[in-house]
Parts: sequence; structure tokens; C-alpha cells
Amino acid sequence: MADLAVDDLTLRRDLKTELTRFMMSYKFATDEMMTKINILKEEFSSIHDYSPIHQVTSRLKSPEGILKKALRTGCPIALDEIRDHIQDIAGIRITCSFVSDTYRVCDMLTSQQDVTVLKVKDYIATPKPNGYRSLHLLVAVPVFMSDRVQPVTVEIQIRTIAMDFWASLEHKIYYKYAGRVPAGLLVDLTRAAEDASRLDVLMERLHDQVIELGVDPEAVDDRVNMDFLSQMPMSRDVLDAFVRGRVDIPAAAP
Ligand code: 0O2
Repeated sequence: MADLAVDDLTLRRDLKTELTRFMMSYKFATDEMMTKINILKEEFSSIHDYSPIHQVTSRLKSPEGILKKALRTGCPIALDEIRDHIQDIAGIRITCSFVSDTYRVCDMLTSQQDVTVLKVKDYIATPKPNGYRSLHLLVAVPVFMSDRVQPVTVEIQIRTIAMDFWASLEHKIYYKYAGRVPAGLLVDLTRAAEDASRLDVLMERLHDQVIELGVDPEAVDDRVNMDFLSQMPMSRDVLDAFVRGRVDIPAAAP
């Protein structure tokens, strides 16, 4: 009897370790992708004072959320099956100001050597019937564990601020009505999606016109915004030595 209890405890501990490893792999993959995205964001903001990435957020589906999705989609409850069939356990959402930025960000991420593109769904070029627009990427990134390297799937949604505003509201309404949204509201939502799409086109056109006029918003402030550099004491001579290779740094006064 006592042995049975010990076996049960050991089994529970092993299962918990396995589930923790499983969830950790998605957390690490999210962290890796977030680092990549934040590097791009910071590089653009520092050098150009403008970034095609407006905001980036991430979320990890909870074990309960994963189980619910597995039951809803008929996925067998086994970690290997879940890994293969539930592909949005790790999710990242990037919002951009303009439609062209969404494709630009997509290209920058998918051209990175260690990012394997599994699937691209372009709901911007082909919106869903309800008006939903967004660029969906499924990518795999290698996660380096202590004893193995594991490719882990991350879902990335890239959309404009207007598309994101619409999708958040639609999501709320959909849940409020438990999927049975009144017909009138559905019509209004589809209209709002079309309006948001027109706004995106208009804003991008205005942005292009501003650039054509020679008032490049990226050049209005030509200071290189490297706040972190200002925290490091650096004289003009040191800067010269770094950038131009001049090494005649005057000796410090005794
Ligand atoms: P949740 O609650 O956000 O996790 P697939 O099997 O690939 O053909 P799937 O899994 O629906 O179909 O993939 P898809 O179409 O790429 O959608 C993935 C996610 O995009 C959804 O996750 C939503 O987050 C979002 N999404 C897709 N369609 C809509 C939509 O019409 N409105 C809104 N607001 N979001 C949408 P989940 O798992 O469905 O939901």
C-alpha cells in the first residue's frame, strides 16, 4: 500500500517535470523571438528615430487553455500530439503604424537564418469574411536546452494599429455573445473593418506624401537617439578613436 503511494508520488513528480519542460520550451522560444523583435525595434528607433514596429506583446497559453483547445479541436491529449497540432501555445503580436510596415517586419523576421517559416497566412491581402485582417506567421526557433536543441513553434500576428483596434473589439463582442453575435452587430463590425482598412490606406498615403515633400519624419530630428550611450562617460577623443580609428588620445592629466 505504502509502495503504491510512493509510486503515485513519483509518477506525479515525473509528469510535472515533463509538463514544466514542455511549457518552458515555449517560454524560451517566446523569449528568443521577443529578443529578435526588440533588437529590430531598438535598432530602428536608435538609428532612424522611427520604427516599423509600434508595439510588441507576447503571451503563453496556460495548461488549462491548451487542454481546452485540444478538447475543442479533437487533438489527442498527449504532449507530442499537442506539440504537433496546437501551434499557438507561444504567441506574439506586433502592431505597426502602416500596412507596408507589417510586410517589412515580416520580411525582416522570416529572413533570419535560425527562423524556420512553417506557414504564412496573409489575412491582409485576403481578409476573412468578417473583415479580420492580420498577417499570421508560424515559425520554429531552435531552443538550446542543456541536453538537446529543440525547434519550438511560435505564432506571430502582425497587424496595423487600426486592424488591432478592430480585432480586439471583435474578440470582446464574440466572447460576450458566446459566438452568437446578433446579425446587425455583425454587419456593423464588417463595415467597421472596411472603414479601418480605408483609414490604413489613407494614413499610409499621407505618410508617403510627407516623405515626397522632403519632410522625412525620420530626418526631422537628426540626432542619433542612443540614450544608453549618454550614460557612458565618453570624450570627443574617445569617440574619434572609435569611429575614425584615431588613436592619439591625449594622456590624462596627472
Ligand atoms: P485565441 O482565443 O485568440 O487563442 P487553422 O487551423 O490554422 O486553419 P486557426 O487555428 O484558427 O486556423 O488559425 P488562424 O486563422 O491563423 O487564427 C489564429 C488566431 O488568430 C486566433 O486564435 C485568433 O487569435 C486570431 N483570429 C483569427 N481569426 C480571427 C477573427 O476573426 N477575429 C479575431 N478577433 N481574431 C481572430 P484562436 O485560437 O482562434 O483564438
